[in-house]
Amino acid sequence: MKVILDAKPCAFSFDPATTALIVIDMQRDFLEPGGFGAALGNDVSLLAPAIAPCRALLDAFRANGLTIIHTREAHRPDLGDCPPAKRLRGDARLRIGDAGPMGRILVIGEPGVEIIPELAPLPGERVVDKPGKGAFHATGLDEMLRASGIRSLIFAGVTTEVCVQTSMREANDRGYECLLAEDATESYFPAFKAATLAMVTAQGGIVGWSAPTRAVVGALRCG
Ligand code: C5J
Repeated sequence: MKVILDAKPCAFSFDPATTALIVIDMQRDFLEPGGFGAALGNDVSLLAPAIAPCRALLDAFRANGLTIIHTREAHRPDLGDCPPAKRLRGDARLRIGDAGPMGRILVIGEPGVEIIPELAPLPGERVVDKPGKGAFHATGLDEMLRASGIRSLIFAGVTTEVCVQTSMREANDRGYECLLAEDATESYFPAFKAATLAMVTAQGGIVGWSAPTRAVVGALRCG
């Protein structure tokens, strides 16, 4: 049964049974001091406001028995899935694969790659490790969603203009109806978050919709 919520640029209609929550990269390496985000010179505290809204979305999807996918930006220990063009980009004090205070940066099996404890996946929730910025690149996510009959995606997580926006654009091109939860996403650059929200919803929702978390949670309560 479809539910409708107030969104930008217009009402968003979705069937919870064919909708998945995609929580992008809420990992220690991005949100905590000593990880990849900090190594790139960012103030990681700027991402913290997204934690409670992400948790509210998880709680609502869990309460309704709906599909939840967590992603992690994560590489194999041999870095065979991390091309030099990615590893050597920027002026990081610690690069992907280097040993930092939370283990090797963005490497599977290390403490820093884990999702923050507040948003830890529950048994049965899929965790997709992605070597790129987009969640659909080299992951099998599209096949997984199609096999489950998913047609609509609610996006949350970090960072808004990098992995969240890239994933939302990939999803839009694959035919999913996408909504970005405005307060459940953050950036190290507040202006980039604002620009992303504006650009995805511009031109009649050229990439998708956006709405506050409370609108999504409210719609699920009514649905
Ligand atoms: C970045 C991400 N910003 N998860 N990754 O490198 O957005």
